[in-house]
Amino acid sequence: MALEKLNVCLIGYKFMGKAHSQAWRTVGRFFDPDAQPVMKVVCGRDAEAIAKFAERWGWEDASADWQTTVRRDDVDVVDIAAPGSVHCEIAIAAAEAGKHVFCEKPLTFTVADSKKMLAAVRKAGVKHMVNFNYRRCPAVSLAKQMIEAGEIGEVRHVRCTYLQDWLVDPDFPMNWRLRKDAAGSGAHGDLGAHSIDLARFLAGEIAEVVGMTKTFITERPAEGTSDGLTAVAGEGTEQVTVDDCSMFLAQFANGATGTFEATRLAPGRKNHNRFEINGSKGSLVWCFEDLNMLEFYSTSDPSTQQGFRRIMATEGEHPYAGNWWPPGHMLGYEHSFTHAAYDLTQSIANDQPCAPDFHDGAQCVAVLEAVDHSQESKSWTDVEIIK
Ligand code: SOE
Repeated sequence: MALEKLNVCLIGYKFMGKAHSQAWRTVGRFFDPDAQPVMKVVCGRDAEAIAKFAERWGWEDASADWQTTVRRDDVDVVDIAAPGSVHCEIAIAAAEAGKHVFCEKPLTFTVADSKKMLAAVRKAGVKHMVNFNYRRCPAVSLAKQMIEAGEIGEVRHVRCTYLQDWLVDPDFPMNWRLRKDAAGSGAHGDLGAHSIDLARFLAGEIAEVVGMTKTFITERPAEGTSDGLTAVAGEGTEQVTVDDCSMFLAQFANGATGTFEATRLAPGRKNHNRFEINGSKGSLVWCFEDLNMLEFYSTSDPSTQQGFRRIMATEGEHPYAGNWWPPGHMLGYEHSFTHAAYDLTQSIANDQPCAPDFHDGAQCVAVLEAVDHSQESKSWTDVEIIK
């Protein structure tokens, strides 16, 4: 029997919880999914705060007990928008309860845990997807289509930078993103994971890496309160246990070369998630800070007219764009989450595979881990191929 409704259980209600709530609220209005998402229940540790969040965002119910909630009969999909340290436990519990699982990035912190998550969703036969949301910015989806159509020929260079500046001030207080036990790593896993996913999406598997991570600011004021990327200091100081930046070189399985840089200490760069891909016949460039634009250079253009053209990916024929506003009425960050909610709903409703799935998430973790190993061994390191 066709699925008419998709009952969603969201876990997490901070920055990502809001982004996911927005997506579930919007998707059935701007898109026509084959099952209608229902905002069934949202979970968080603080019972009072989660009840308020549920009311504000339109969730039918709120719970401070995710263990029981993910097993509820009226839940179809568990959406994990909580810090990375809890992804593994929640995803496995949800899969064992027969629920489809949507999970924030990075999938988890180690290849070993990623494999456990992958085994659990495969055993349960449920759908699984990782929210690498930037794949779903229309200009990035367009870049994928153009590469597949051979517009830039054989890919030779992949140049990824993901730069932010919200930790430049040494007085910016501690929060969970600066603690290894909660976040796994710093810029490396938080930002580098996005770049690795985009590179894999656009250019294929990464085979070998060599790189480094570094922490410049090793102690910060203790945390008082924090929300999203803002925080208020409390008493005393705390040791930072993650990296501020990571850099690595990559060799792709298809012969392409890659450079990757991720940092949260680049003054002026707010969410500068950028790639430049050079192929045998042309180049493609995208940066989130101008997210609707895709730059394209083609060696096939007449020599007198060669140059980068800026394609504004807001035409009805561009991926996802036709579901929103007339051409030129720009899309933003939140739309990429709505696109993910739509694609996930379609995969579940039509029993189709999701992308990126937990295998992609695990392969991304394998690249992150290989960079760590390369730093320890000071040498090129093979990336484990996850089966
Ligand atoms: C903070 O660095 C952050 O919110 C990341 O956690 C997100 O994944 C990225 O999309 C924006 O920046």
